[in-house]
Amino acid sequence: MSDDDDRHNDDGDTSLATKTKPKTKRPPLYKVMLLNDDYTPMEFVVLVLERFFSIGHAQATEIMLTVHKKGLAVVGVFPHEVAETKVNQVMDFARRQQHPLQCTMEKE
Ligand code: TYC
Repeated sequence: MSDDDDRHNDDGDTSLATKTKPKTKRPPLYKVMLLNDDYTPMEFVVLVLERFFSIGHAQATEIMLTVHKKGLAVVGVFPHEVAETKVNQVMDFARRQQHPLQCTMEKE
């Protein structure tokens, strides 16, 4: 048997044990929402959902009608930068066509 002081220690490492949790951190997610208004044409909202959210025509029509009836709907959930890009794309597109459509994001 060895006389050295390391015989109860695996590797002679004198550093303190540090707990390291494996990091599988997901990014915080943001809901992107469309708000109702009285002036934006229904077909324009459907086009927005198809173009910027890759939603098919039938589902885009359903979501548009939900916004129309309930006042708002979540149209997608994305990491911050993606959500911000979608909001900006929708707001730019609506502004260019002079529609008052509003698109917002909120932490999930
Ligand atoms: N309320 C609008 C209308 O009657 C349609 C509309 C739907 C507007 C959804 C905005 O996010 C919206 N023409």
